[in-house]
Amino acid sequence: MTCTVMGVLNVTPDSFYDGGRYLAPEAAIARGRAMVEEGAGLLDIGGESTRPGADPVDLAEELRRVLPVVEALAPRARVSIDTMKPEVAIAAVEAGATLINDVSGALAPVAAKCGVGVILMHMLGTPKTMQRSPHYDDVVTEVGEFLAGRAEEAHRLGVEEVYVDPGIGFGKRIGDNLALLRALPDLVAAGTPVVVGVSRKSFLGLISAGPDRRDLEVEERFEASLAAATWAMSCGVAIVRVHDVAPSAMASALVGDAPVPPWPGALR
Ligand code: HH2
Repeated sequence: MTCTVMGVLNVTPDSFYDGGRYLAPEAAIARGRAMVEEGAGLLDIGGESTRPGADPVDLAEELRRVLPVVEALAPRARVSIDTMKPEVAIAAVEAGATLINDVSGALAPVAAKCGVGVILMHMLGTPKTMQRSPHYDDVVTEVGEFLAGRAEEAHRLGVEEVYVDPGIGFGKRIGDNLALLRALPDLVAAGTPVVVGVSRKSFLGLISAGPDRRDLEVEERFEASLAAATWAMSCGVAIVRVHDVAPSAMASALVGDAPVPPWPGALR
């Protein structure tokens, strides 16, 4: 199975990497189109940052940010709406989104009502507090059991397209993130298609630098992001959520089992 590359499109002033770049709808729409050209099979549009410590955004503002962008891009690409608010999810589906990306793991009933798919993610607490002192006795088992329960509920409610996501960086210490990434083959084997988002997250900046070097800034985390996304792809995840679409699409073509396209001039 070839992994779908989901392009991140944050229409926010404060997202940890692309915040402020796509606040104007025209800029967001142009970026969405470019990501489709680069190989994104899905565009994940969000209007509220969920980075550690982020303040919640009010409903009217989140709707104002995302709806024009969803409406403009949905005819050209498959769009998911990255939100924790039922009202935003419903309005985005009316505007053309066909997948709800829910970092709170609670919107399966909304997806069932709207007749669309859902990504159910694990998070400890809320973005405001999740990194204060996360603790697990056994992170892989606890996250796995949470996701299995949420997926079962979604199926019971009649949602046909269900994904689970271990929520890398959402209330997790460095070791928790690494343990979850290393356990991806088991999560994939559990049967529900898996989504993973590692793109440019802070733990990559913390582990990538050698002992004598400072932590890597978000702009310096590309190589580690691509390595982690490629690992996830080779574990068989269904979707990787990334900021850097073109190189991720190349990795997906390399790792997946789609037929190799006949490159012009290639030695065959
Ligand atoms: N990570 C972020 C946001 N949404 N959704 C899923 N399913 N999985 C993730 O890992 C995930 C997610 C955080 O990244 P980003 O959107 O780039 O930043 P911000 O929350 O600051 O807008």
